Amino acid sequence: MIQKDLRQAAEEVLRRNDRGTFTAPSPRQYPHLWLWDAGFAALGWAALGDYERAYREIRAALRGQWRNGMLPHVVFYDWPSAYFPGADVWRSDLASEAPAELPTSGITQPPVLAFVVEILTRYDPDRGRAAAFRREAFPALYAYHRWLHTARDPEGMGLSVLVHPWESGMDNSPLWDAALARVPVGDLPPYRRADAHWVPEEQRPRSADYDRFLALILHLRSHRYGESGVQTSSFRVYDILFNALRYRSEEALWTMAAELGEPTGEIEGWLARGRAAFQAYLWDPARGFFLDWDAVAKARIPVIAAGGFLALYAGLATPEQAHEMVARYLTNPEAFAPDGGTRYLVPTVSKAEPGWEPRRYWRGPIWINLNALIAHGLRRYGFVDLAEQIRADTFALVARSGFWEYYDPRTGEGLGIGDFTWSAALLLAWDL
Ligand code: 9WN
Repeated sequence: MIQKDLRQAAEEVLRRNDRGTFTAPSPRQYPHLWLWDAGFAALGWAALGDYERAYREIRAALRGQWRNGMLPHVVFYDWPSAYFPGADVWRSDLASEAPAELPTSGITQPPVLAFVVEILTRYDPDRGRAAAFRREAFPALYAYHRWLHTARDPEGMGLSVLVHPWESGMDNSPLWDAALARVPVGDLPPYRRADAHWVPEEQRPRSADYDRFLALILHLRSHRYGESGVQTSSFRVYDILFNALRYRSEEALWTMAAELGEPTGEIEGWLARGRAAFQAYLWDPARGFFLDWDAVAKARIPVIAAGGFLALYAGLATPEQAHEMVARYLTNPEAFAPDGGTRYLVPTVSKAEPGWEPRRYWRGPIWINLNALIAHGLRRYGFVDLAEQIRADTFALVARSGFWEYYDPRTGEGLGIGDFTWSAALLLAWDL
């Protein structure tokens, strides 16, 4: 159970960031709708008992859907703003598939919405309203997953390929260092980042990363965000976190399809192929960990990152694999466990990685969404004490510092932007 004062503080963050149609991840730093943030925010609203508001959040995300099924990672409600790259850079109007009236980005983000909708509608005490919302949201969610299996599986891997680090949600993770280094930057137009205005530069991605983030957008944009841009992208990776969340969402989609009397066969095929692909391509027996796959280099990415534990959240690890990952990495002070230097679980990247930086964004700090999902996965595999340890650490971080975007695993200091929506929402929804 969450303490009363923490609950109240979390509720205040959500209410302050509420823009009516959508909840801004942070009204200053991220003033639009982000896809996976919207899913986490909806869970927070539901934990407060406001299911209507939770459904409104999902509707706002789905309104950005493209005609080919893609759910964009940003829907530019409340545009214009100082955010970079804004709608003027993305230019979704160049794509015939994009919504005509609502500017969006041209890439996606981790597919959490289907499992979020399944959870919301499982707990909603108004059963009629829950059933109606499932019926309403199902076709859009289904179309999105079909897009993930067609446009985004050009090699028939059974996994969805990412063509921009932002699609992983873990923008500057060391996972992408080698793949990003190959991205040609060419002649970039001059641009001005807005992110380092509110947050110290040393806590944000480097400018060399931003050059590549922008170059990748310009490549995809020059193909009008069509499939030729995906196939010719110099950055193509298959990521554990993204594909594990996709799998978990497809289990939820299956449950909803069965209940709604919709066909389940295609979803069963997706699940079988996804499960097989995790074992065939992503499990690294020598390292005893799930690793991402670099489709350009045609090799696993030899970086141990916390996203690998999401295979547990989706139930995609065998019990033996789960034990090995926990023993060799999660409870190992040289990797993720506290060692006197770090004091909290779970740093986003193993401390043994040369790319580990405890204060820089996705290169080492603790993020509450990953902690929540990892703790869930651990419970699923029977690691109840470890899951409880992560819960206790997460609540301690918030009690110490407040609802920050991420935290220094050594001191618990809050980093990035404050009053961050999903940090508040997932504290409220921890047990959902
Ligand atoms: C780019 C909104 C988003 C999160 C991502 C996080 C960050 C954006 C940025 O903020 O990314 O999409 O501008 O840095 O990395 O996970 O969804 O909170």
